[in-house]
Amino acid sequence: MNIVDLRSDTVTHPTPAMRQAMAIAEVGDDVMGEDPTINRLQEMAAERMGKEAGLFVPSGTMGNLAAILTHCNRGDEAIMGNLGHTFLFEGGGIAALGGVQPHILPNQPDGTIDLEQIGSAIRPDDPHQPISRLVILENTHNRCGGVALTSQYTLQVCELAHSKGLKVHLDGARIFNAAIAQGVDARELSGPADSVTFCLSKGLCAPVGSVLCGSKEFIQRAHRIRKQLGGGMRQAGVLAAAGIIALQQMVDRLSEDHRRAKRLAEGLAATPGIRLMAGIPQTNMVFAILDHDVPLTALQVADRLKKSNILVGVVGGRSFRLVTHYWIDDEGVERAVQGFRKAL
Ligand code: TLP
Repeated sequence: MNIVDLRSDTVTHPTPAMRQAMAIAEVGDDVMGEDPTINRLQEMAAERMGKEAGLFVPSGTMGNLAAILTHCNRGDEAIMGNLGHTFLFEGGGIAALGGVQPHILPNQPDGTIDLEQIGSAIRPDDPHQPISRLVILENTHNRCGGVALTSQYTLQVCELAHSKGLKVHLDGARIFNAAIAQGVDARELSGPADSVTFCLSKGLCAPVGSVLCGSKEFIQRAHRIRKQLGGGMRQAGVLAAAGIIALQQMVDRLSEDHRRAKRLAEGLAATPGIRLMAGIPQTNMVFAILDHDVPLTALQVADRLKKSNILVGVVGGRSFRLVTHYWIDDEGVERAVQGFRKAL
């Protein structure tokens, strides 16, 4: 029986069209800027984000790290949400490698950070205090339930940050999910930010890779940081070829993943013993929690599901994250709902 793998959209395999494009990709030495396929992907990515230039990086984590290290000096402060990926799940890289101090503010359930709180967190010019250099937003916001930030909110944060001399980086790992869910062009969401990272290897199905986009001058500096981080990948056009297919063929279909996530959420909401944590999803993530009277932990439930070839993410003692993607069809969704009913 096929495995229904809902742990993440990072588990997606490349599509047949990607494998074909990878096999015939033209390549060159990318550290020397000579890989034609990477150059093409970077141009396409920058255009889709409304930026001057792009930089192909191995992962979303490296894209965010390279961006933050490009914006910030050692001892500078980056303002970010307490549920942000850059704070929770990137191994403390910005502190370990860049000496950048995270300044954490609470994420609201809709993924935003309160504007007044951002305003108050920006420090005055005072030698006792670190320099506030950067604000980081995340769209869609993973831990807040895959919620999409609006272009209005993004613009407001950018105006505030810019008026105080700070830059804004957008962790847009799933920016196309946010754009599709809101029926807007991704440029509207990324445009006001100074830099944006988006991932090719999540819902867009490429096997590897993200692109960091920004001004020409910013990307030139980020190129050196990528080299320092060991992210110069030489003949990686074979990977970028899949990324080009991802941009050409895999963006518009994300609405199917959103439809299936909704169906999955409705199925779980109607299952005794389990509740949704973030309501009916806007995009491709469902967060659910066991009722108090269920005498099982999330790990035990996940183990039972695994025996039926259903894999789910355990994100707390009693909670789960389920992510839909290209390789999850309608039948997979129904099997997951039935699997939970059986397991509980
Ligand atoms: N997120 C992964 C895990 O690390 C949690 C997942 O399964 O969702 N930004 C955001 C918003 C992300 O969700 C992720 C991956 C990244 C950055 C990092 O991307 P990669 O895995 O390519 O380094």
